[in-house]
Amino acid sequence: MKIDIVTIFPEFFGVLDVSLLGKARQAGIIDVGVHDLRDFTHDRHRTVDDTPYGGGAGMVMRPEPWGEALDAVVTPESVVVFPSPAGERFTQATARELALEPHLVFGCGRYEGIDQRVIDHAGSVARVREISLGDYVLNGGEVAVMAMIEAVGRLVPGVIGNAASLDEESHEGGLLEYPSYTKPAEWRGREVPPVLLSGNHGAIAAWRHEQQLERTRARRPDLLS
Ligand code: 6GU
Repeated sequence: MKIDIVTIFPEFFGVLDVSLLGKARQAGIIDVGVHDLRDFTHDRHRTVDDTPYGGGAGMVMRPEPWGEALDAVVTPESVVVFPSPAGERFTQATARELALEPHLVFGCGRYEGIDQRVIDHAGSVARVREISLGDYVLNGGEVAVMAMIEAVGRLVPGVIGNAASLDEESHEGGLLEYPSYTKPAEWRGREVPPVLLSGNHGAIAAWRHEQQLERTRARRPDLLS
């Protein structure tokens, strides 16, 4: 999978060199390009924003540098993702869809957003999705894109050694994950649930499923309806 990121903070994405995704990059499974939006400006001050037409608070990102940056990376096969608190909600299903794509482009907006014509134009040359992580506001798309890349990247075949571990986690079965325990069997007076030491695989599976239902009922009842 190829991933291109356009941002005014390329240094944010140094994190992608470490951990699992760093290994996937080294192995050539995921190829990430980070592009500085300011490299596509032509004025002395490398300006990327201006005041909004119609008035209002904050600044809006100008269309010209965005147009040139997207011209440099987007192809008809790309999916272009604009992180935005006004977007559709990002879920595990979104991650699974994006993991099937050969090329993702992430356009990180700052300030009050990007001139709408940039998103409209991108939609005329490729598939575009405006995506939100949830109902809260971040200062810019960079941290959101990092989260999306981590969620998508780990679903790309070869990134995670044990593919079975992907099936058992929270959200894959529509339920939250069951609690996990390891040695020692007793720690600070707290015991591991005895069923997990029983060797009875049927009983263990039933207990774990019950724990999933109980947790989901208590913490995320919306997932059960
Ligand atoms: Cl994707 N971007 C921003 N700026 N804020 C957010 C978000 C995205 N998702 C939730 N809040």
